[in-house]
Amino acid sequence: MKTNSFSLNFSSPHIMAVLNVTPDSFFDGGILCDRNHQINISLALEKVDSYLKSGASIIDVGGESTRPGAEPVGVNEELDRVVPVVEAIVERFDAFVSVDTSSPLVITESANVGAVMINDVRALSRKGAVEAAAMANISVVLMHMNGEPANMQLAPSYKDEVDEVKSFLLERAGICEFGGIERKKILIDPGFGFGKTLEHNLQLFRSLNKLSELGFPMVVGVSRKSMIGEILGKPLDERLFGSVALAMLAVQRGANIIRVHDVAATADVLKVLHAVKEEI
Ligand code: PT1
Repeated sequence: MKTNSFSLNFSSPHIMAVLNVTPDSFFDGGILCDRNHQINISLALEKVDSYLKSGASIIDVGGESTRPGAEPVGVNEELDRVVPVVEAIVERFDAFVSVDTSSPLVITESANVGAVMINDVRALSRKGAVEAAAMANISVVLMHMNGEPANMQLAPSYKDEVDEVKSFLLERAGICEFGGIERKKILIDPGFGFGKTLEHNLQLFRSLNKLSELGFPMVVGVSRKSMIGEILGKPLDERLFGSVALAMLAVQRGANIIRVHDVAATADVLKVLHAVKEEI
């Protein structure tokens, strides 16, 4: 019997490893799912094995790309991509599996096969999503996004991005609690690159402490994103050092979970940071 229970000790940071089962992932181009939509389960399991050996605590399975410009996929397609992979991981490994989805049906079906967390870039705003997560008694990551992936980078604008992200996350957390999701099962994420210019992203990054003061565990995803590309003037495959630098800075500003593609490199950096950190 699967209990869907998720517990991590947040006295040190954790790594959430990205496992894309999409044909159009922004980072790996979709090696786990080919253009004929065949999912390569054994390749996915090999990747999970290496992520866990490198120090990941959570495997984040995603069947719909949410990078800037991405188009949504149908729910059946998403189910076909995600559920078999989650099931195979849970059967074979003792790992926490999270599912990157906004769809109530995918939430329910993923929980049924053993996922312990829903990572939603739309903060459970789709009709029925809060109810599905509450029924499944599953942990949820509520992320801030301005717009939809297809159009969010066209002209992002805020009066005060830090205030707006903070009040949005508080409001969504309140709605989730009211809808029956236990407070201790709620995590938050400012959503770097989701309807934000470089300046918005940097301002939010400088204020991560303020978001962590809301009292929810905080997830941060910056791995290989264009904010690093803009700072460095470098393409996707040359953003590793920038990514680990931001991972370290995020943890220093209160992040509890770092969502990354490069698990081994991030784990080393966080271990070194932890060793140097003065005990309080
Ligand atoms: C994230 C995140 C996510 N990011 C959470 N889930 C993506 N909780 C998917 C770019 O600017 O940060 N937190 N799920 C990936 N999305 C993007 C966004 C990828 C922006 C790339 C960019 O390059």
